Amino acid sequence: MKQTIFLLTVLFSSTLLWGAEENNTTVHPLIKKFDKNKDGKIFYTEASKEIQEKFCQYDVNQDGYLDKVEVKEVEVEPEK
Ligand SMILES: [Ca+2]
Ligand SMILES: [Ca+2]
Repeated sequence: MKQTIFLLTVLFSSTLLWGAEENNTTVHPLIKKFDKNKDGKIFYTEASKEIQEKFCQYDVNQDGYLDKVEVKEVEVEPEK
């Protein structure tokens, strides 16, 4: 019986954690500003001149997009 309760607790808390992860949809202000096709990433042509100048530096995995992780390194004010 105790084991059942333990398993249920584990299942329940992991569901809660997963749910929290799912709800974490905070969009980076720069993505909000530049992501014109709403794919959640900034393509080279979507970026401002200022970002394009250092695009290679920001695009760590060199896939041509700045994703939500890479965009954190961009040192450009969203409002300009
Ligand atoms: Ca985009
Ligand atoms: Ca990238």
